[in-house]
Amino acid sequence: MNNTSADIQMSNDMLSYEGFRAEVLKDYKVALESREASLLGRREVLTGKAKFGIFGDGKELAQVAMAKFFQPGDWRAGYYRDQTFMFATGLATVEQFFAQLYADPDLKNEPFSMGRQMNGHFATRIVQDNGQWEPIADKLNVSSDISTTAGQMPRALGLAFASKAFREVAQLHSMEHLSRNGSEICFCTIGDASTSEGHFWEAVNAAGVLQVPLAIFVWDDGYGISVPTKYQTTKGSISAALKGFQKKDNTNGVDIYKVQGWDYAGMCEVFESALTRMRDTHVPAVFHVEEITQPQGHSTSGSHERYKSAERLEWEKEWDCIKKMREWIIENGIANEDELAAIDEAAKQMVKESKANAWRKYQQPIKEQVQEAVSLIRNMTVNDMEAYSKVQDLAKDLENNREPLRRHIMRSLALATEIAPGSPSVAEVKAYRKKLQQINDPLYNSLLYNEGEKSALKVPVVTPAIDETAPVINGYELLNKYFDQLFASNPSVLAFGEDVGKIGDVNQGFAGLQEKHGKNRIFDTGIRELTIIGQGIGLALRGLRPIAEIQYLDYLLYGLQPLSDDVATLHYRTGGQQSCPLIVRTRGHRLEGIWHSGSPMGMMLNALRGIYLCVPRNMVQAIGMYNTLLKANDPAIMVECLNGYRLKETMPANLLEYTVPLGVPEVIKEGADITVVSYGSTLRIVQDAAVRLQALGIDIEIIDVQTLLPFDTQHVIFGSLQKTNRIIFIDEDVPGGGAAYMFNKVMEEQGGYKWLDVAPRTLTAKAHRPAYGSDGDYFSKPNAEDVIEAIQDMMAE
Ligand SMILES: Cc1ncc(C[n+]2csc(CCOP(=O)(O)OP(=O)(O)O)c2C)c(N)n1
Ligand SMILES: [Mg+2]
Repeated sequence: MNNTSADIQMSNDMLSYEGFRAEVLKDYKVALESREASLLGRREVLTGKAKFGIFGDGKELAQVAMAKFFQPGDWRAGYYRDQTFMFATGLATVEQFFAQLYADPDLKNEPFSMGRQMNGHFATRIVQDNGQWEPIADKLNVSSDISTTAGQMPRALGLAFASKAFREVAQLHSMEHLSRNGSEICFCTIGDASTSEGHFWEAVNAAGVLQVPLAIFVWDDGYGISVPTKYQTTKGSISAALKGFQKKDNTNGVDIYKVQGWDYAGMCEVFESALTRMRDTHVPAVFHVEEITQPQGHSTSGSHERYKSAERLEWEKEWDCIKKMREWIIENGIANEDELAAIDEAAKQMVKESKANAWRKYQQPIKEQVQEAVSLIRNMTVNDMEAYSKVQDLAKDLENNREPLRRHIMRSLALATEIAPGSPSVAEVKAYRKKLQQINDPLYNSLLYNEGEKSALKVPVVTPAIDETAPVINGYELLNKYFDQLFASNPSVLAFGEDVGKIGDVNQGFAGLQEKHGKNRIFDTGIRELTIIGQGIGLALRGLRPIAEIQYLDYLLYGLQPLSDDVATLHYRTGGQQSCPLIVRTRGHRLEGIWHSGSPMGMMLNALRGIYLCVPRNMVQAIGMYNTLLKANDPAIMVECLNGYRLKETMPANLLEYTVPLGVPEVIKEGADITVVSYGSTLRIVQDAAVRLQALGIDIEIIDVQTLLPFDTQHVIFGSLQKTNRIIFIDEDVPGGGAAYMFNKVMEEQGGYKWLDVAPRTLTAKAHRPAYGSDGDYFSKPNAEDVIEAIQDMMAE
């Protein structure tokens, strides 16, 4: 090597220019491919091969620019417009994009949602099949998208917050597979109109207070479907409206930037410097990306000519970001027309091929099933001529269907057996249909919860160790001792919520523990249930074990949306690739009045399938359930009994070890005459009634269901009913709520109706919320006299 230093200098410049040029042309190519995918994607819907389409056209440049600064360990929490970002980061291929458009349920083809989500709803794998976390610090991570506008905001805040936890909690520093000193950014995207949601404002405020590396990109195309910015945003500009949040030298807050969605160079420059700093400073930022277009309108559901003026449509054509990038490339001599035309052509070709491949792979297993079904139907022996020709038509129609779905096959097979029920071939046709049902079921009806090693239902049972010397203490003291030991032994656990830090929660479960275990592990939050849940989601996704507290069950409503839309659907909607082992701790049932004594079980049962619902009768049981949950990956809500904190309990010696299995009721009093099914605080009313009923000669059996989701997986209640032949379900929810759910489970699912001597009953609170005061409680909720009367009636029947 005899190069002079001048030569080397020159070749470095050349190299760096060449590198720059290659990078620009690569971005241009990705943008073009993405645009082409949008154009062809829309056509697939309009011609009927896909059901619905929503595309990222118009947002391409902003996303190739943003993608440049997305690094291993980072997270994205965005919405349905981000296909270009996914292509640019290599996290999605165009073929996979089309596989999702077609709803291909094969995870190998559609690795975002297993065909369960609409197109443009992305995810990356964060949990391995054995339930262990992926080395997410080395991966580019995408939290699974949801369709609800601004629904990504609580989660985005939490993902960014986790970086703060990883940086500030010393015990977490060794977990290098999860984080590298908390320098990971959460890239959050949101549409301009969706910033009208309260979610956006709560998350921005929390980020400003907490100082967490949250980078919010607002794709401002001027519309939320048909409704323009002036009806969405104060002053018609989100960056203007946010001014008061701007961080100053001596304040906390958020950095605010304005860029133009067609200005490739400008965006790259701003994103780079802001994001590089953010890894260090953790100061959140909002990038208001203006002047973005929407060439094909909102979605395949309608056309934007209905609500955009001719002028606006003309402006959108002129300021199309890809057109602008092309002009910029030419002006700056980065490439010439011919070179760009070649890239255009290659992009078109590539997308066309990817689309065709996706369709072929999606259709292949269906076509095989069609073939087999057609041959079975065609070869049916049918004596009746008319039925025979109908069956033949059926086979022909199925064979000629050019876009067959699994359901077409199922329907044809069923119709064949309906048309010719007497055919000797019917059994064979039915058998094949049954086989297909078994093949199809897991494609669509699986993975709501963890099913593998980390299923909460597979945690081994360890009984509490209690001997004569075991101390008897108040329920809240028991919890406090448990949490103390838990925080000493498990560094991944963090607990937070309103009044959880300094005073150790309103019932002293954490009293004194913040001082002992640190302000970063047990801490207060603002009054913002929605983003408390969001913090829990983010921490859980990033491999930690958050206990997010909702002060009273009545306030869960404020945090219900992310639990229902995000947490409950997560494992299902990612085909098991993401888990959110969040524990929501709350307290409920009897206290006082309309907003402090709720027991809205029906609300949770109906909104939260996908989350376990624990309703322990006391803190001994609660601790066993916490232990079970902490060994598994499933999310859960723990409703502690408000009147359980001052109950005297015997303390097990193995506080950290014993487990209470989920879905296994406990018979807490045996009896011969009637089965009484209940849970939580109401059990104490029932126990009081039991003593008085005994004096009246009635011997009731009391069953504590312990968890409502899952519900009595071993049919313990059915066993009791076989013995007593009478059953009543009692709780504090409204009529038709939790008690009706239990009734349905036992009567219909367990087949309990066969064992009844008298009509089964439910006994619930009144249809309104409880009035304030002890009399309000007595007359609004079921009391011991109500229980006694109902049971006496049933015994007299
Ligand atoms: C909670 C909720 N409300 C309404 C909708 C229906 N919806 C879907 S997208 C959309 C407009 C969103 O506009 P914007 O945030 O500007 O994003 P863009 O689609 O323009 O990129 C609406 C109203 C929804 N998905 N979720
Ligand atoms: Mg918009």
